[in-house]
Amino acid sequence: MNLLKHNFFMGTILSVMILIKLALYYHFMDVSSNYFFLILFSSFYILTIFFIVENKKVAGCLYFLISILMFVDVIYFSNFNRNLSVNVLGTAGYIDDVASSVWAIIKGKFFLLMIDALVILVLLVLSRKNSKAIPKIQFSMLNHDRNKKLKTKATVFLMVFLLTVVMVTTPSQGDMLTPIVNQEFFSYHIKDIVTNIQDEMEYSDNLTNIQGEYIPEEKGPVFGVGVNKNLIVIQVESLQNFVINEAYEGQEITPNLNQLIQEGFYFDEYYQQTGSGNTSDAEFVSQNSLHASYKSFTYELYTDNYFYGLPWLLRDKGYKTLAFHGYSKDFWNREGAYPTMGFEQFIGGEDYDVSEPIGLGLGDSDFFKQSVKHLQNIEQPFYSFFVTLSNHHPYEMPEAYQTLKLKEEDQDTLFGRYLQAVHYTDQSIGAFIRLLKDSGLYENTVIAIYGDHFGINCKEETAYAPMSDFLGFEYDYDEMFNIPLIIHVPKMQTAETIHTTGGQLDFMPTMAYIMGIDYLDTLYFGNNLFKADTGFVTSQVYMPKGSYIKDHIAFEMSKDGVFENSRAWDIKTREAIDIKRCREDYERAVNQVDLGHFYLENDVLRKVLLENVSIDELLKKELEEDD
Ligand code: GP9
Ligand code: MN
Repeated sequence: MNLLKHNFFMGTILSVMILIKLALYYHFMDVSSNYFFLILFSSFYILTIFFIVENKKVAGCLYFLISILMFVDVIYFSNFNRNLSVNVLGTAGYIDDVASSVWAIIKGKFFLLMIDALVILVLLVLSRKNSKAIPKIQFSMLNHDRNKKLKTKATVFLMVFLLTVVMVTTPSQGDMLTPIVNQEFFSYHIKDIVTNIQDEMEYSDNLTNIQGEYIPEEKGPVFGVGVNKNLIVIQVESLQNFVINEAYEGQEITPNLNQLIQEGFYFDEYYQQTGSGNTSDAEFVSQNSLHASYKSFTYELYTDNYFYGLPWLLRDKGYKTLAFHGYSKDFWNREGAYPTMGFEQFIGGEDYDVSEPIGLGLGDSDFFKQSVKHLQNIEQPFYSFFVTLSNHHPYEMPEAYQTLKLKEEDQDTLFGRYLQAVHYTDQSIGAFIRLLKDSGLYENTVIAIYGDHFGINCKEETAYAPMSDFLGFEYDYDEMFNIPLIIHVPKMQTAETIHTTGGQLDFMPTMAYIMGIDYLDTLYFGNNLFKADTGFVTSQVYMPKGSYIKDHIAFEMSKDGVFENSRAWDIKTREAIDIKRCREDYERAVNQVDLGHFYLENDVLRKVLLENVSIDELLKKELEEDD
């Protein structure tokens, strides 16, 4: 009887701990609906494990593994604002390289998710050592009849199995059960694994073809101003727009970029459009005007596809095309992807002298200094694509390079470190421009500069307040995604700021216009921002698929997959907007991103551009297969 009481007591304590753990998990995962349902579903799954698995040590170990997955889930979510997927396992190999970034995003509170699992493990170990003193953890109901017990177990198992089948077959958008499937720990992960094994994409039902708009005008004032000139594109690591033309405590943060803006074009409502491959996606999207993959990084998944973006377009006009980056050539599989994208030569980490590393590796200043020597020896015209490195999370710079004077409260904070690092990168770009001038290249070279993606996550609690303070409004996704695009054309003193909304997808057509390409003989999604009156920027990571920024409106699709739970706001007034106004553009965004995936998955550019198959035919086939 005593033992019974003890078992009941232990069972109750552990059940409460499990409930608390689930409540914490869903709190950390920032669930937007069905909080109690989710806890209920998950506890049902967990209790089933303890009930069905005879050997309690095995059940305890399973629970421990589940807890580890929950722990990893919340870390991943806190940074990416989406659920962890087996798809991203491909990027796991890079964790070592960015270990300092990973450590910087782990919060102490996440360890709370491990407490009950540890308690259970300790109890199990103790119960093995002293089976009389510590009773077995007994979750199962008292049952003297073994057959009856087996029958009950089989019934419970069948119930859970059927429930799981229902969950796995529920679509991620537009169904009653959608919010559960998208958010409930077990349903989500099981569905994720199953769809991965089946290797199936979920496209929207009305997948329709759309193309970007390119209006080259022979007589347009900007069309072809860069014709036959060299082109240097600098993709700057983590460069956000909020530092441009701004001062911190009276100190100009990016004086060199600001100077360039004084003499060039500045797109101040330009946004990142990456997928799962961060920096590499910023490159891919910008060069090709195609969507990157949500699944994993495009450079790895689609290296064998056919692409015909900016490097190819210029190469076919007689340009020599090169890419420069001061980190290992195999990172993000650049060495595999660059030739496909049209770069003839890649000068990567192994080609530089990294005697004074900063953060991940070669400092930007050395990177540019050493690269200029290559530029001087290349036949012209050339297209040189530079990807910087130093301004990388968590922005740890050697003291000597921290030249901004920070207020005490900003010292050694993410916000303060970011300002120092971005200031250093700006100085490196300034020095690069001086070197270009000294070598005589500047006067014959168009220079375009943009940020690859955000540097400070608006979900990062420690940086949210100083960022909001600095901005004068609450730091949100629109500002986080806002990166500058600066284009400098030699001998053109324009100082023109263009406010048309645009994103990395628009880079290729916009640059093609400057470089005087009459016709874009390729498939692409972006628009020429010199000619567009209105812009449309889709998102698929951080803000989920269906989210977009259009002119002054930002729309964030709800993570649970239910349109009605979404939110929208006016970027200028910061006021909330009725989401009913956003339905049509939401559907447009879903279609566009899905179509982007369809292009990648089906190597559409090869089929259409090389094999003369029509896209409509390909889409028709896909829709028929879906039916
Ligand atoms: C590494 C660098 C960093 O080569 O481009 O990539 P990120 O971590 O920003 O995606
Ligand atoms: Mn990056």
